[in-house]
Amino acid sequence: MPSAVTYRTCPRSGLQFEGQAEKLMIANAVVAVVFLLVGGLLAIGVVLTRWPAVHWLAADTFYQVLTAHGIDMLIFWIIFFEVAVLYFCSSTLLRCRIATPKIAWLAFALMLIGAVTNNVAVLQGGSSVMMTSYVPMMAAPHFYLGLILFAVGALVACFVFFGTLVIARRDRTYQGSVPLVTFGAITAAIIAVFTITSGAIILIPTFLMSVGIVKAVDPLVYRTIWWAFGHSSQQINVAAHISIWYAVAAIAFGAKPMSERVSRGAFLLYILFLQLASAHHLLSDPGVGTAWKVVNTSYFMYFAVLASMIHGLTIPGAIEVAQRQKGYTKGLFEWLRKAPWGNPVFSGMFISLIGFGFLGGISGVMMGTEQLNMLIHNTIYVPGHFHATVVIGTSLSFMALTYFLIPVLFRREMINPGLAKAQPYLFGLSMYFFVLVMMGAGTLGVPRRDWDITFQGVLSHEWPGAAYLMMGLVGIAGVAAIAGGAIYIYITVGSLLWGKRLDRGAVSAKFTPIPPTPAGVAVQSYGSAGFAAPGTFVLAMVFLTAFVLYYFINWKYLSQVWGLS
Ligand code: HEM
Ligand SMILES: [Cu+2]
Repeated sequence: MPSAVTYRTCPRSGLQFEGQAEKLMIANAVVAVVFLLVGGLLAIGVVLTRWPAVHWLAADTFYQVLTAHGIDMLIFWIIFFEVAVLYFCSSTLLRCRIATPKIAWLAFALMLIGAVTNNVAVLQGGSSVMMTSYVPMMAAPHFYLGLILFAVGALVACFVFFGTLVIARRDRTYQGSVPLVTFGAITAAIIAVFTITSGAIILIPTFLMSVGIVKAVDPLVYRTIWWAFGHSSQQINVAAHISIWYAVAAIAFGAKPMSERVSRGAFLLYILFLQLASAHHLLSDPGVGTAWKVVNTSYFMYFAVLASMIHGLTIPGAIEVAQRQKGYTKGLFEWLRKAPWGNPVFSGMFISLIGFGFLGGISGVMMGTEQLNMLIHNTIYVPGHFHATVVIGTSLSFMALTYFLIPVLFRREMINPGLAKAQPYLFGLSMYFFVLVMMGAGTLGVPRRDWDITFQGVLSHEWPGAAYLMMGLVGIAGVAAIAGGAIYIYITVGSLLWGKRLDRGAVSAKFTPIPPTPAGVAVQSYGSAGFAAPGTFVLAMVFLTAFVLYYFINWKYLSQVWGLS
């Protein structure tokens, strides 16, 4: 006998939440934030050790803390939150009940048990193998077991999401095609199935090796398959946070995409080309040929990049069109100046978009070029690049969405709105600076994952003074960003605990049609707004110029690294 299904309609947004889906979203989002907290505390140790003047932790503790920081942040914080987003994009946006809530809770339990098991393994020592856990370096068996349990749970959650789409279709809870935001989530979930399967293909034999059943796992095969998992999981993140950008554009402006069809096509490009692009992680590997590397990274990768650039153009474009319709038509940029910069839902999303494009995107294409990759391979440039994508891009978007969800999903008045207003600026802009100085230090050759760049007399290497300066700035900017992250956690957890309770809105036993509030309509409907966005066009040209200049500078730099005579 299934328990009674109830739906409530949020009086503030017009969104409709089904009871079980709502509880699942809350549980997944809360656990996500707990892992962000743990990962953030660990970041203190990492940053204060890489800051040369501080050099806080001992070597073994540093690698242990770095391993846990990478995994807690990039796997557990991000994926728990993504599961909440998947349930939101299916059950909430399609206004239907969630499929198989019991199995969804099972998925949640598996993920939680897996995440805790993995953390325990790292905490016990002997599993400081980094997030990438390359063989033949071995961790304790429960390190891999934890990851495998978590992955199975995440896979089950994806199937609950697909099941929910089927229910929406069968019960006809929406008209026409699914909204674009849901479509983006569907691409994320499809990629997730591929990703998790690749993870299983490589982590299961590695687990068996750790308990002595399998004799050896080939390191090159490991790296190739691990990156089929590691890279695609980043494409899940991109699909998820871009869906959130579209959602925020709809929520904050009532904006419609400039062309639904183009945006959907761009999401499809991710599915078609991301696996091939994962070759950019193997550019320095001896096992695969140059021709294969170049075809994958210099041709196929650009289709995935093209997709991101389409989104990066059409989302501000959609906002511009919506703002111009409201009468903000003066000059090229009145629409942008008059945007709600004091609303952290919007400011977080926009700081995320600009930072992801300019810092994460441009540096990613540079690094993904086989020849240029040699400049920065295994330097701290690499974490510089990916903090621009996974922190400024994904994490900051999740934060922006949280500010929307606090009253709507959690039904609490946000505590301290003044602090919330400042949070995206403090966190986002200090992260901009953090990644820039990391990339600067990396360009000078400072290695990543290195406990001590002075090599303590073991090796002699003279760094240019600027390398120490940059690493000091990494420390300062990192501490500022951690403060920004702490404020986010304080506001979210504080609002849940002490925020004024808001009314739950009308409850019914049957799903209700889309109500006529602007946010409810825009985020749940289908249609295009047209292309009249001259300001966005200028922004795109600025981006293109920055892109070309930076690319050219690196080729010039490469030519100077070693002389041909
Ligand atoms: C205030 C926030 C953060 C700060 C200050 C910070 C700082 C750092 C630093 C200094 C490193 C070490 C680089 C090295 O020595 O190679 C690092 C590594 C890493 N961080 Fe963060 N981080 C932050 C947030 C995040 C978030 C939100 C994510 C993911 C969503 C993340 C994912 C990672 C990963 C995957 C690594 C690499 C670990 C490895 O090399 O195996 N970080 N972080
Ligand atoms: Cu990649």
